[in-house]
Amino acid sequence: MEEIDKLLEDFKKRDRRALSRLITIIENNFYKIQKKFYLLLDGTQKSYIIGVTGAPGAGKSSLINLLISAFRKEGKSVGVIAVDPTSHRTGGAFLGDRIRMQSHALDKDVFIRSMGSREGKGGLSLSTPLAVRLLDAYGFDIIMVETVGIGQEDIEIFKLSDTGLLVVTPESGDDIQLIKAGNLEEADIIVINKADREGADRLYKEFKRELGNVKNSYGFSPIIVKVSTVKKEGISELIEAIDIHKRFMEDNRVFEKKRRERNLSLFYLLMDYTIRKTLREEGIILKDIESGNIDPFTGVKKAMNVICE
Ligand SMILES: Nc1nc2c(ncn2[C@@H]2O[C@H](COP(=O)(O)OP(=O)(O)O)[C@@H](O)[C@H]2O)c(=O)[nH]1
Ligand SMILES: [Mg+2]
Repeated sequence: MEEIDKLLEDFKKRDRRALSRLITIIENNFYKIQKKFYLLLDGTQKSYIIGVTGAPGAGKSSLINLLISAFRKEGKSVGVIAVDPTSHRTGGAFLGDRIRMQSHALDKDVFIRSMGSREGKGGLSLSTPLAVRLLDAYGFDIIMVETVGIGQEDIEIFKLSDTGLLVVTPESGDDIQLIKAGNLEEADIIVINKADREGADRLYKEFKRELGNVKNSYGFSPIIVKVSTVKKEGISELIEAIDIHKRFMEDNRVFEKKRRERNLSLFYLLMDYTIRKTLREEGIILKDIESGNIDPFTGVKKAMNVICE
């Protein structure tokens, strides 16, 4: 217990090792700090959260690398979390992320961290929003979250972000189909990366045509931006687009709405986590249901008693 207290103290002093260590605990055994986690947060959320999703290889990490540089020029500090739902920690994607963002490794106002999503269900697990809260409490001006988007799961990251970026490339022909299927209309900005490649202009026009009249759930029309990270082109346009979206949210009171929804969503994730953990520790109810000793409905009643004890 003392070790945890020391960790919390160090975190409050903005010790990077403590930050890093706390993220590892969030990833592996959050229950160890669950009861004290709120002590780390000061109640307000100040960071601006940018979600970046898209297919593997779309150029998300390369893009984030350039965005970090752009934000640093504005004097802003940046925290990055790269979530990989598939590979293990030793996997290639993590290595790729790290190499792509290496140029910022020595900057003390930049923090980059890869996280596995243990649940492996694709959607974002509890650990991602927790890590975001932690980076916020640490005091980063900007937080970027990279996730691998495969269709529907993208929506999760858009809910977690203030501004959600969907990165597509001329090579992936199915992106328009996904948009048509209605999965991705919640993206705030569509980044057409690899604009140096053939077909980027055609894709840009196609997206303009498909999304020209589309408004998302709070009335915003996604902005479409062409970028080439290898040529370092389009980044200032992207920053400008993020600014336009931010202003729209401020003018239409979307900001508060998003934050309230995020609190509710984190509450549900925490409840789910806590219930499962408590029942696993108790043991008997789960065993009784499995063996047919009690039916699931009776199980709920018994579980509520245990949880509310
Ligand atoms: N031609 C071209 N290649 C790019 C561009 N951006 C990224 N790439 C390449 O695409 C590959 C995947 O990039 P990465 O940033 O790791 O993609 P991620 O998996 O989405 O994070 C790398 O080989 C990059 O060099 C671009 O604008 N143009
Ligand atoms: Mg990546």
